[in-house]
Amino acid sequence: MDSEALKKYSSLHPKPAGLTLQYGTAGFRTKAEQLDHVMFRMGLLAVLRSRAVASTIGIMVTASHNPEEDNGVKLVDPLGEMLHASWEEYATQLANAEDHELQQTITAICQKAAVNQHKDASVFIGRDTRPSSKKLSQSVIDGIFVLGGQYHDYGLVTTPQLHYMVCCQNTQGQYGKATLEGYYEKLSKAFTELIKQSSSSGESQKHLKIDCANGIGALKLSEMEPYLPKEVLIQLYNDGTKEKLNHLCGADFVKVHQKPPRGLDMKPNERCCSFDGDADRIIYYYQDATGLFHLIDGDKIATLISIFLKELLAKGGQTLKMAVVQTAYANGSSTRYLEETLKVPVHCVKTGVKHLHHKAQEFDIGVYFEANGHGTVLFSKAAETKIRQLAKEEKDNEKREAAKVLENMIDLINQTVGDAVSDMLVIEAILALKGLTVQQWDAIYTDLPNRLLKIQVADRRVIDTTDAERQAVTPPGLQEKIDALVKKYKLSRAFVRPSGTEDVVRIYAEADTQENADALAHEVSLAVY
Ligand code: NG1
Ligand code: ZN
Repeated sequence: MDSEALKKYSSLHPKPAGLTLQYGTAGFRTKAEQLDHVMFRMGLLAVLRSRAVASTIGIMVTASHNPEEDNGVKLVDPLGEMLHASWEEYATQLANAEDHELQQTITAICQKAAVNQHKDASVFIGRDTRPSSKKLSQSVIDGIFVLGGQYHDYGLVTTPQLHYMVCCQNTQGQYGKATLEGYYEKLSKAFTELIKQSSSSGESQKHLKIDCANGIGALKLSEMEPYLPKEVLIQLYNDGTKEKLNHLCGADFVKVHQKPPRGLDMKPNERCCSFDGDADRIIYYYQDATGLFHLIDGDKIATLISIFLKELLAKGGQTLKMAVVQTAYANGSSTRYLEETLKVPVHCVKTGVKHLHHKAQEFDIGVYFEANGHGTVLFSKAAETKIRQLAKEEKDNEKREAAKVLENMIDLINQTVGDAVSDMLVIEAILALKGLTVQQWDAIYTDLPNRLLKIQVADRRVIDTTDAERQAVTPPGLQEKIDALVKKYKLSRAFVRPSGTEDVVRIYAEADTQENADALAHEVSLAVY
């Protein structure tokens, strides 16, 4: 390590005095003006991580659904997964080291993580459309450069596109080509194959309105459109040319407020969806003839995909083990439908995509979705090999056809991380193949009324939880109070947990009516204060 160069470059990216940040569930995320030194240092860390695992590492500059003024950064591990938990701690240490401690912090990390400083390093960089992202990604590049790493800057990409590139690169092209064309070609080819087998549906069924949250999704969908077959007619709204990113629109806004985004003119019974700011989440919805808004969230997406995959497995006579992974925020009706009607095992894990992803890896087919619309499907290597083999060699026509559909699903799904573009195509293909309208999809089960609140407390860390965050262990007495409140209502459930991305405590409640869900959430919030 050239310590003079490090000193010189780090002085260009000084750490504001007294600022400490933490690498949380979504990496670092805060006001963009506080992040320059963090970006430089994450460039350094990406080089160290790349050397430690002898693979290409990804680094994405984005703050997803946060306001435009914010920004953030997260690292992507070799197979496109989130950064390994053991390195989150190093990320926090490096971000918070004072300028004069930087070199010794790097040396300490190299020792602890057995990093050979002489090895090659390779980093892929991506960024979202925030005004601050370009400059911040330049600071990342300074960090990579000063430690002698190689990099490829993909510029403007969705978060899942960057995850995909990293995975392609480290699997020597087995997962696909590490280019945007490679991504578009792989997905559109699988989609075209799938859609071919659908009986032609009415003109109105072809249309999908997409709220792009004024973010990167609009840009990337426009690039992809020429690759897509005519069977899906997408209309883009909130493309970022007029309004601010995530402002009164996007998947998070729609899910939290349970109302349509601004800037999308929705007619009764039209199928609509919203991406979030970096296009890794998707939420569907429609308005019925009476003007009532219907939200189709991540739980309903997981259910639709599970129904479809289960039918295919049955048709193909396959005994692959499938499971659904959810968090405590999943609507109780979805869990009940999956377990009792569909007879698919459901597992509940802690909030945060990495927890869902890890659990889903335990099965032949693991479907995971957060209620907020972040999710994907994982196929084990063995399952994938078997499906591809059957698609080629199976003698029985029906079984072979089922395997072929599954094979195309594998290619259409971005298995590295939740991907709004890929998930949208998966959903559109399933609806077309099953001949389902958005209303029929919505009617598979009825959501229990629910309410999500957030409150600010002096120190949110006084709340500690267990049982996939469904039970509070501290402060003493809190869980007993919640239990007593829950008992007052029918079909009720409530829990509290400290947020991993904001300085708030989140409260979730479900009950038989909206009034009761609201009342329960409110009463639980009073118990937290
Ligand atoms: P926190 O702030 O820890 O609740 C939120 C979302 C998560 C996940 C992360 C990362 C809710 C209730 N929580 O986490 O599901 O998406 O952000 O973006 O939606
Ligand atoms: Zn996002």
